[in-house]
This record gives sequence, structure tokens and C-alpha cells, in this order.
Amino acid sequence: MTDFGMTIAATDGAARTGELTTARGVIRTPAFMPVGTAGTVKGMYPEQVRGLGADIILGNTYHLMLRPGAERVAGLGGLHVFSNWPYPILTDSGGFQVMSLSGLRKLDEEGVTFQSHLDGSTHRLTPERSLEIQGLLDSDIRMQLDECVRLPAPRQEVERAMRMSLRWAERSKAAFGATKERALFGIVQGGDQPDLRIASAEALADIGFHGYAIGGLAVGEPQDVMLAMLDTTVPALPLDHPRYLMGVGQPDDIVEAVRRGVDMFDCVLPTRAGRHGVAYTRFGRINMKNARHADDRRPIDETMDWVPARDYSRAYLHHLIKSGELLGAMLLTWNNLAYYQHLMAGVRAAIAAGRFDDFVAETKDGWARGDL
Ligand code: PRF
Repeated sequence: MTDFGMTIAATDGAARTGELTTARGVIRTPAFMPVGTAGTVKGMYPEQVRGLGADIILGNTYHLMLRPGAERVAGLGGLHVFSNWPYPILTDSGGFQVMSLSGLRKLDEEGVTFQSHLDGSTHRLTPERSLEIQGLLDSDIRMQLDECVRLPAPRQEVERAMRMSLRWAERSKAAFGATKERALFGIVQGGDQPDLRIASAEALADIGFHGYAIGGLAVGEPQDVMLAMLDTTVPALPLDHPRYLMGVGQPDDIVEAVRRGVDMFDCVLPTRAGRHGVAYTRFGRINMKNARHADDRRPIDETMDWVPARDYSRAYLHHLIKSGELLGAMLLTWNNLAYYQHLMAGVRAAIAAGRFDDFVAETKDGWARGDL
């Protein structure tokens, strides 16, 4: 397995900033990947997502295999052509979505059989089939199939899932084979058990991957437990490979994970919260559904250089969201993704300038100030 070209330009404590080079483009790290579950970042034009500074987006094996089908996407030229996003795409392997979305499921050593959340039809994922699907989609970064356990869970259950995920990691690497110009990431599991986390990270590093994801967090545990797991896991991972914290998170989770050495993130929060009327801002989250906005002529934040924060009144956004209008969801999604990318740009610049801790303190002061 060749190196995947991660360069680290600067470090500040455990935080790092640099670049990850893929065949379809460079990813500036720390990076936030907007979630494009079904081949679309919901409510956003691809050009617009790119314009906000996203170097990479995420797609889902689980959704795309069910609809429109991986073989169909391959026949149509792959996910990049199909969705008009010619830049890097990371695909998740499906294990987590099977756990969180599908109906009846049966897990065995070989893989997982589950019922589609769309029509109840039966499907099967194995490490080999997941990698085959990710190959048909032709994603740039592919994830091993893993088993993620919701917390809290008994230690023996966490350990069983972690050990099976390691065996699936081996099989995923064999299935990925000698694929050129694409990357495969392993996924650390181990729940809230520090020794299991370290064992998982070390075993994955021995197998050898282009990058290492930290899975099984933000699944019901408090933030201090998640951060403690990062404190123990990250130092057990290779220094010169990207680290990706899956499905995280709130802006505050992201900066705290960067402080501990994480390079990549994805989360549905900015897009999902936008559709539900929540705006992310320098002053924390604003619920635009709240009646206090009904007569407020002010924009969300006129100091920001993106249209939805500057050019629309809170009153109008409130009206759109209350009326269930598409434009309300679109404008708030746009604002939220713009805020997340703005935050990541600030994070990268602060690390490069050696002032990451100050940046985090200032940023948190803003969030704590709240909306006026
Ligand atoms: N595994 C995979 N995808 C994920 C997770 C995981 O543990 C999580 C947990 N936060 C989000 N997405 N494959």
C-alpha cells in the first residue's frame, strides 16, 4: 500500500494543519466534509458547496446501494460524474448506517444482513461487498466495514465488536487490494474502554492503512468521555497519516478534537439543523423558529461574507421556516455549511500561526456570548 501523501505544514501542540493529496484534488486539513448521503448535500448545489471551500464531501454506501444501486451509478460513470462533483469523495462503508437506519438486522462473522429502511427488502453487506460497492461508486477515500456499538454498552459487547471490526479491517484491506490512486481507511472501535481503543488503534496501524478513522464515538456518551477516548486513541495512531473522527460534530466538539490531533470530520448537523430552522453563527446556535425573530429586520450576522447571513432578515428567515418553505431550509443550510467551513479555515490559520489555543478561547467566548 503506497502512502497517500499527507503533508503536515505546521503543528501547535497536538493540533496539525497540512494537506492530503488525492487524484481528484488536495484536501486542506483539518477538514470538515459536508455530508452528501444520497449523492447530494441536501438543499445545496454542488458548485455552491465547492464555493464555500469544501475540498471533499461524504457519500454513503448504505443509501446508494439501496437507491439508485451501485452498479447503476457505475454504469452512469461513477458517483463524481453522476452527481456533478468532480472533487474528492469519501464513502462510509455502511456498517454504521445499518445500525442506525435499517430495520431487522442479523450480524455474523461474515457480514450483516438487513432490511432496507425504504421498502423492507433484504440486503447483505460484507467487508468485500462494501469495498466492491465503494469501488463501483469510485470514491477517493473508502472506509472498512466495521461494527459500531451504541453507548453505554457492556465491555464484552464493545470488545466483541472491536475484535470483529479488526478482522473485517484485514478483509477490507485484502478486498481493496492494489487499487491505485484511491485510499482505504481503517476504523478504530473500542467504545469507552481506553485499553480496547489502544489495542484497536495499534492493531490497525500494524495492518497498515492510508488513514485511520475513530469510530464508535458521539454515540450516546458525554463529551468528556469522547475527548478522553481521543486523548488515549490518537497517540496510538501513526503520526504521518490522517485521522478522521466519524460523525462529529458540534463546532465545540470539532475544535476540541483538533486540539487532540484529529484532521478530518463529517457531520449531518449543519445540513440537518438548517432544514430544521437552526442557524450556526459566531454567537452560537440561533433557532429561527423562535417567535422573537418575527419582526427582527437584522440579518443573522452582517459581518460574515456569505449571502444568507448578510442579505436576509431574521424575520424573513423565520417566516420561511415557519411556513415550511424550501428556501428557508436552503438558506439556513447554506449559512451553516459556510459557518463550518469558515470555522475550519480559522482553525487551520490559527494552527499555522501557532495560536490555536487563543483561537479556541476567543471562538468559545463568541459562542458563550449567545445571540443578542
Ligand atoms: N463507523 C462508521 N461510520 C460512522 C461511525 C462509526 O463508528 C460513526 C460514529 N460516530 C459515524 N459514522 N463506519
